[in-house]
Amino acid sequence: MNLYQQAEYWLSAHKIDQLPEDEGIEVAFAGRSNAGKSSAINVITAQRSLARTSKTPGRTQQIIFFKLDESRRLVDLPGYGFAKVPLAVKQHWQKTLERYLQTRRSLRGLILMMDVRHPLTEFDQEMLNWCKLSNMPVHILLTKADKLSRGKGSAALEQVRSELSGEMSVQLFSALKRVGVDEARKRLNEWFQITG
Ligand SMILES: Nc1nc2c(ncn2[C@@H]2O[C@H](COP(=O)(O)OP(=O)(O)OP(=O)(O)O)[C@@H](O)[C@H]2O)c(=O)[nH]1
Ligand SMILES: [Mg+2]
Repeated sequence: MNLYQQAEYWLSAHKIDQLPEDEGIEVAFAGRSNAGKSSAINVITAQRSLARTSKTPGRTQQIIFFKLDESRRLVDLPGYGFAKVPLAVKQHWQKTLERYLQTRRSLRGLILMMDVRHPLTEFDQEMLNWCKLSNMPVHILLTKADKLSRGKGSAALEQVRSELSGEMSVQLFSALKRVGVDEARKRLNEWFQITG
């Protein structure tokens, strides 16, 4: 069993002061609502329903922590850019997410998910800009790759790759067809300092 398969639900935080101790290493999954964050976590951990997925955007509404071992965690973030959430909720989340990203010392990297059919939305660009400015390593998963032909998938990959800089990387991913799972785990291994 690898480290990811032993992932266990740990806790959910609705507010910044509910976050667990800021120690060890954590990697957070971010991206637009419905991009496939929770599905990616389930496939990477090889657990069918560790993170709750849904056809309804805005499913994940808390910062959810999954423990890999005593010092390592995966974090499922609420999706950004979901229009149907009431403004007050949106503002609460924006502020909480910002605080989390800006202050979390144990945050080693971000897995940023974008639907391969429409990557680099305004929100994604903002996120990438912020990562660049704050030297936060990012690995992008272009999700739902099963929805595009091979040629169109490669084209999207090249397009996104050409916009990256520094400690940023990108790959194609499909939770449905289990495409790119090992590649994603490899990047996580680097951040979690796992060798072998
Ligand atoms: N075809 C296809 N559908 C996918 C894939 N990944 C996720 N989906 C579907 O996309 C929808 C959203 O997936 P989630 O994993 O819940 O997305 P999320 O980013 O966690 O969404 P929020 O929690 O609402 O922000 C679900 O209906 C999934 O079944 C994929 O690789 N291929
Ligand atoms: Mg989710």
